[in-house]
Amino acid sequence: MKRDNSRRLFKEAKKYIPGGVNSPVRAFNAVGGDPVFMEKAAGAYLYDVDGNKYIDFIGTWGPAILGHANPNVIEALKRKIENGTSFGTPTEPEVELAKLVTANVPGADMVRFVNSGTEATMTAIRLARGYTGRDKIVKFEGCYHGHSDGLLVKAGSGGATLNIPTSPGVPRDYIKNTIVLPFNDADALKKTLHDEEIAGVIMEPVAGNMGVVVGSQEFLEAVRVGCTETGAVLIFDEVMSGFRVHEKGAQGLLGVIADLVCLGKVIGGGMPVGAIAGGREIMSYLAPEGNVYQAGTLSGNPIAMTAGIKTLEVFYNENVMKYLRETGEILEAGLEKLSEKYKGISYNVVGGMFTLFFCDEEPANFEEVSKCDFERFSKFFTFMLDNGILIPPSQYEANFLSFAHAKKEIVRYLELTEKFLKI
Ligand code: KE4
Repeated sequence: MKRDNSRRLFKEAKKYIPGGVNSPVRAFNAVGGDPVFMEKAAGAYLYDVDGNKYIDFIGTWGPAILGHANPNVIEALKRKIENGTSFGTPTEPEVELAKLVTANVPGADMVRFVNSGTEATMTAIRLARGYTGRDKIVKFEGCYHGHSDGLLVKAGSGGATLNIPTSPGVPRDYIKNTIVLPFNDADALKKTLHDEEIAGVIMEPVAGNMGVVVGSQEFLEAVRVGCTETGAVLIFDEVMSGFRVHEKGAQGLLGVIADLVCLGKVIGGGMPVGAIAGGREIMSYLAPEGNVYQAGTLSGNPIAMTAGIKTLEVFYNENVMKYLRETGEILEAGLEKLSEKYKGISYNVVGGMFTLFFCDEEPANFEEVSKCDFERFSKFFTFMLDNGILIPPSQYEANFLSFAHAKKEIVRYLELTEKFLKI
């Protein structure tokens, strides 16, 4: 595949933007080669600046649950943008999206919109500390909650990909209150959660930032019971799993209700939106009702809200989750056949997200994912890219299905995967 224009643009980008990208995981560092510059996206496809076409399994890292440039979303944005982009005052779309979110996130009476998943989790931690008057936070190795200082400790996603689990520039003082435990280890959790100093526990209930790894029922119950008993706030980071793995998110899928839920990605339909949702009592601690300060110039702006409203309307009206389950089943059946026929691979498919792991057994935590064959993964990535399929450029990421991925795209993915495994 010719990618001269991408190469030229990357060379230029590196003069003005650190690493040539505005988010590290896009730089292909873990897989080698230059990142591909895209020019257009439609449905399940991306089109690069050299005219190449790719079946897209990155889905802009989760938001494109309807596929790219869904006509309903685009039409609504075209109409809305003629009235201006941001007013700095309350607007009706904020109320509309708030109603849609609180109606579909179990335990959420209220929601505060922000501009990214990072802002959502950062705010949730501050709210848990303000609500309990305590300082310590528990997180789990391999879970990624964005790049706020206190959470950049043994993080997944780009933090793991670039092997900077605890980033320079974060003072020791900022992370002394962050306790990191192994994911899916109920015993380690029980030993820690008796500490009355713990303000909150934050986790991805369905983790997507160490590849797709699901919290076990035993682990989730231990977290829920432990938080209830000690008064720690249980925060589910559903920035990725919300409106993706079940009609009611991971809470609906796993049957465990958190005290706060962080959202992002899908609820912005590709525009910058994050959110914190929870019960009336704890949410009332947020300014201006309460004293836990949080703010944002563009929070809840009408354009981003409109994209979110339309996306969720289509998600529910067209029963997109049912569609994702059906396409997910086709994919899962194919991956099962491949894992029986070829050694060295395992997989996890949860609703609209999945990971093919280059290791024999399906990993249950970050340490097990770290034993995957990363060399073979990067060869797989390049093979797929050169054959017109774009997957996330890291073993520590989730792939995403969408309402626009038909059986044809799934079959093509499986065919090319088998062709690679035969090499
Ligand atoms: P943002 O600040 O990137 O909007 O959200 C941070 C975040 C928080 N919580 C979870 C569970 C997340 O997955 C994310 C962001 N996910 C990564 C992909 N693994 C975004 C891609 C990137 O960093 O470029």
